[in-house]
Amino acid sequence: ETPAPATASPDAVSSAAAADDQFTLEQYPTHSPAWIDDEEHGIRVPVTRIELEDSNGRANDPVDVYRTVGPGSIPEEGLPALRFPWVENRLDTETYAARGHHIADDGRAAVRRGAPSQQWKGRKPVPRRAKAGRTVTQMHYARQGIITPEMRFVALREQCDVELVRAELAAGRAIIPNNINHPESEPMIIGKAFLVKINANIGNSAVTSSIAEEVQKLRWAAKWGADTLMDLSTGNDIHTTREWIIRNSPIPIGTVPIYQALEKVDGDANALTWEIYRDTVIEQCEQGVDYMTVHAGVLLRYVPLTADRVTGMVSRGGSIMAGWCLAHHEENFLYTHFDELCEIFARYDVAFSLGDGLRPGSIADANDAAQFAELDTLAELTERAWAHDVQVMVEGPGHIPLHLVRENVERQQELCHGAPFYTLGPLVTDIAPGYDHITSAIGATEIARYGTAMLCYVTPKEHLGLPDLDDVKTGVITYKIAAHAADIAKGHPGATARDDALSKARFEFRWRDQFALGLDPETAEDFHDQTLPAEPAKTAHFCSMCGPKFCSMRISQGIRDTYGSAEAQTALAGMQEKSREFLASGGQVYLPDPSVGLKAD
Ligand code: IRN
Ligand code: FE2
Repeated sequence: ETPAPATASPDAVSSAAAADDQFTLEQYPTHSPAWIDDEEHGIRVPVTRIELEDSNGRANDPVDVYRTVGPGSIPEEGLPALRFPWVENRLDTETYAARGHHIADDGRAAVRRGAPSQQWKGRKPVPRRAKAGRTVTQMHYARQGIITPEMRFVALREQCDVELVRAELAAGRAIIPNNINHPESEPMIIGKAFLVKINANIGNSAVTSSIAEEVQKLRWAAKWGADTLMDLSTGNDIHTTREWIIRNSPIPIGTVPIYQALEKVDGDANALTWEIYRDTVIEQCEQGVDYMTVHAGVLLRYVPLTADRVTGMVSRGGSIMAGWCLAHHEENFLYTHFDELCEIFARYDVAFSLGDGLRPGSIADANDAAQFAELDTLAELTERAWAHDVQVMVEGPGHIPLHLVRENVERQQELCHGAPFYTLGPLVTDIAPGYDHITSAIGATEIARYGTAMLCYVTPKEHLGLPDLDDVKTGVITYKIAAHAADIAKGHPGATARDDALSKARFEFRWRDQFALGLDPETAEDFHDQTLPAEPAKTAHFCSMCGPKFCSMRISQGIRDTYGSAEAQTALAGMQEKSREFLASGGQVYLPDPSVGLKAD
């Protein structure tokens, strides 16, 4: 029930889809990186530029689209620390010797030694934190009226006014998850006034996987458009694996620290303590985790509310905390120590993702007393975090039938005063195992349309097994569709530019442009080539669906060419006459014509 992270099994990594693209950043040959420059402030925001062919001798402007893949890196060396000077120039942070980390003579924190191929060669900064008494969150700066480089970066990326960014951050209606110890990240914003974002989950299992493979999974998700990535790793090398992922990640990284805390007590949930949890959180803050799922809303008195459910408790973190509460008969320590957690997060600018430990795991359990009781508590915790200037988003369900979806986001927005909602789907039916990327994308589109800011993807393997790289890609593309459909429905400025460019290419039979403008160019090209493999077919003015004689787009283009002139009126009269004849004769268009094959010649 917990969204399964992608496996690190050797099979998965060597899957056909991944092999070709192991270190290819671009999705298609006509894609390349370009930059939006703010020269005054020295800020460059990467975009993906899609170059287009001419139509009838006239040039088509390239289309620039939001780029998540970053500049690319050698796994052992990591990415350049883009934000390092921004953080340093604020003069409100200090370096320090981290607890439990060995600091080598050269001032670098040593990464645990693995096999020679897994040795870290790149920059590993000593961790930073806020100076005593200082708060270094973007919410804090925004509330002081300060415009940070991170806010400028985000405004260029979203093509909006920087004041909108500042105001939404100050009000808590948006967050920029960017730990000061993850300077490699390219700032992005999560909030309903901005583009809808998507998250992908990855994580190694007990099976040993090379660190390069983990970095590859990160890059793979980001290449197809994941805006953030959650590392749900469990197992032995959890710290080192996460280190490599963060050092190579241009997108924010989220975790669920209770998973690692549980590893530290060998899986015995009853042995968990606030101190073990706190030290785990600090360790992850020092590494640069940008946001953390914290199941602090699972209160002792709510646990019995799940007793009559069809599917009980389906959240991994939620059930760990519920088990702990029952075993000790004490209140959830994440709730009782919440203010201390806020103080820690404020020193690194880590954002809360308030976990929905009581989310429904079936449509039968949707919108029930347990789910909504927890939401009330998440609303209370949102305000407590805001009192510390700590950024917050709130996690949501789960499984919800379509007609009950909207109520979820509207209720959350009202109770939590507009704090960004971050939902897992929701799945709108339970009858399609194997297709839950689709059952969930339907709910995700609906919930995003009414204000959910980020969607946690679901892959086709949900409920069944661990997703491989192909499933990750399918999950990401499916969620890009949901997020984009919501952006269009919300009337987000410029949201349809790519649709319009693609439709024009389609109408003009610019096949390669049609592939290039799509979310998954390689699949589109592959499907086209399966029926029309010859190279000339890519410029042919018909496709295999209707064949050369019956292509509606070709026919309507012909009409435009012929009748788009001054003679149009006369021609129209003639056409109306023909129309009457045609209808009188029975009105059949699709007469079988054996001479029309599917060949390109
Ligand atoms: C997102 C919204 N609701 C839950 N999620 C994701 O579920 C969350 O971000 C994290 O990736 C995962 C946590 O699962 P459990 O521990 O709640 O099952
Ligand atoms: Fe589920």
